[in-house]
Amino acid sequence: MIRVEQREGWRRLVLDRPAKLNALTREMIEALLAAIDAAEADSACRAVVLTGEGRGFCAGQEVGADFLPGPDGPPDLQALADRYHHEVVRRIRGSRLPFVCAVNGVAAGAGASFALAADIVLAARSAVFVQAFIRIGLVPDSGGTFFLPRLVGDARARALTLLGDAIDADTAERWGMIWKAVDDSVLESEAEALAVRLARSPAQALAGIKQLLAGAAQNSLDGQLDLEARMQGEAGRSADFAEGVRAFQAKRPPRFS
Ligand code: T3D
Repeated sequence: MIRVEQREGWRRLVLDRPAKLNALTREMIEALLAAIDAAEADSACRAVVLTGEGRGFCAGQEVGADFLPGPDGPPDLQALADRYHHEVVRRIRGSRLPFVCAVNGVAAGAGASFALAADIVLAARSAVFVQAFIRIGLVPDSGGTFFLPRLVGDARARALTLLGDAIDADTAERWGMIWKAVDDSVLESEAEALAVRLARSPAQALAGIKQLLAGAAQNSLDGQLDLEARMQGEAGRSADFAEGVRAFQAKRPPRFS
């Protein structure tokens, strides 16, 4: 259900349930969490690509029998979100690793939110993003209401979530929801090129940038300036900084450790 492909310096995590457009089950999310933790724990891993097998990226949570009321009443979606979906988002955003999401097809419901949680989102031109929650009487979760207004603005976030209409990858790029829409045939190679580049970049600085951007969501300007100064202090003590300066002065490419 989750395929982990080890590459030199990075890992490719593939949602692998193509017959159901990679709709998420509890077991699948547990496997995804384990795969993220394993990447995080591997000091040789410096970037992650998240993508899907087949014609979909992820159709959100499995809309199955357990979504209907059973003998004990309706399902406890709060517990489901807390224990599964929201852990994925917390781990992607809290990770030291840069996450590239290669959206290879439809990204719906929690699948769209997982994509938006990534640091850099590439999408195949044929891919669409659907805030599908409203179509079955739910509200967006997995960070959808956090990411969308910040990415596309309030007016577009409201229409997308209230109407549940699909938008294509080119529109998503134009609206600033994702980094880039690319031809389907080059999605994988473009995602790989980004992962290789990130894997060769100064890892401590990449992790620092993620922390700073997370802090910017809550901090005042003063608070953010303090955080930037502290993290710049840490970056300034790193071997990668010394190497970057030496390489610049010697007019050669840097070799980050
Ligand atoms: O507590 C909590 O946090 C709750 C969790 C909530 C998070 C959520 O994600 S809620 C939202 C759940 N997702 C949806 O409601 C989306 C449902 N799917 C769709 O609306 C459509 O499938 C798509 C718009 C994504 C794609 O449409 P299309 O026409 O390209 O494909 P399709 O024919 O509908 O789907 C292909 C197959 O995948 C089909 O199976 P079949 O008939 O060939 O055997 C379809 O039933 C299955 N599938 C697609 N999405 C799901 C799914 N099966 C189970 N669950 C799905 N989410």
